[in-house]
Amino acid sequence: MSDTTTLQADLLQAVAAASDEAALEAVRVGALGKKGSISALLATLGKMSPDERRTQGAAINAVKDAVTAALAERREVLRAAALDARLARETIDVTLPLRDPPAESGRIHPLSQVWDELSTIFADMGFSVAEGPDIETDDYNFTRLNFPEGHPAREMHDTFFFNPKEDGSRLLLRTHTSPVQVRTMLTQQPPIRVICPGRTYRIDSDATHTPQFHQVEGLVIDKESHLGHLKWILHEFCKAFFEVDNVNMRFRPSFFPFTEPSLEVDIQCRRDKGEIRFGEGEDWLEILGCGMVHPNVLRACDIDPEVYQGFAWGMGIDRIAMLKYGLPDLRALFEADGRWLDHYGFKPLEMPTLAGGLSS
Ligand code: 2U9
Repeated sequence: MSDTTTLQADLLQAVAAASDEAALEAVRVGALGKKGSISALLATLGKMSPDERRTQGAAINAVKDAVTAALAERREVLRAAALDARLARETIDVTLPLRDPPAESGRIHPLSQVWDELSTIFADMGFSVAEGPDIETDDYNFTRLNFPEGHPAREMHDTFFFNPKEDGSRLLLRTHTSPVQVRTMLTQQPPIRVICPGRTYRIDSDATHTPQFHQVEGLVIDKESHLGHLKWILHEFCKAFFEVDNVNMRFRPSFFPFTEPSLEVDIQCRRDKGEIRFGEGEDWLEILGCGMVHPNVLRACDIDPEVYQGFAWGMGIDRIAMLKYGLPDLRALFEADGRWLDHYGFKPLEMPTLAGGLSS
């Protein structure tokens, strides 16, 4: 075997054996560098005869070309392998830890909780839930509820009116949920047993009033419904809602245009270091208003007061929610502060039931 053939075989073997780019560079310098083996062979050409130089020159250049090509090919292989190794070494976990599932992190607003508790208590007594529009007519919000045109009681409600229509009539934001009972009586035959929870609006804004608030009203219409039934229903409601075995109630005479007689109801309680306990104590707290439905209201709702009679009551959901759950500031109910909701909210899967406890 000639020198050039041996040299080429040795160099190609060295190229193939180089395990990284530094080793390969060493092979290159050893072959093609200034003092490399191929460079040394090329340096011998000057001392050769022209014929010998032609054949040896071609042979040495062939070795040089073969080694250069092998170096380039091996460099690519090693470069790709080095990149793969680096990528494998330098991976970063960009995933985030899982968030709590909604059932764990979400909270039911105390008003929604109380709304559900009210529906649960009254459904158990045979009531259904009725709802109606927030934007009402003057007729359903006032006239049919025995507020005559120009009567001062209309002023008491501080109503949000819309601009008058061409015929002079004005729509309004309902000031109570009573128009829902009007709509119920106009569309259903007695006996009627409904509760009407919903948003209500009055131009009022201070520490204890918000322009939008929530009410729940109840209505019973039948042939012999009387104040005794009303007192029993409200007594059962208060025991169930405040989750106590007994509660003393006080009925005081009052005035509402839509009921006659009209009464305001207080429950007995103890105020202790900023806390209120129901079913004990010597204090009284007003929680609702009620009365027998006025015959004028029955007539305005197409019910014959000679045949039917009934009673109704109304209370503020915001107020009873604050009393039951010790919420100190009415305005917080409307602020949608997540931290407040984390503290005062309820777990979504713990639905209120009478058997399992309303709020446990
Ligand atoms: C019809 C007939 C009668 C609903 C009633 C009250 C008494 C009452 C207030 C309590 C606190 C409203 O949120 S509050 O300011 N409500 O005192 N509401 S009787 O009587 C009706 C309703 C509809 C057809």
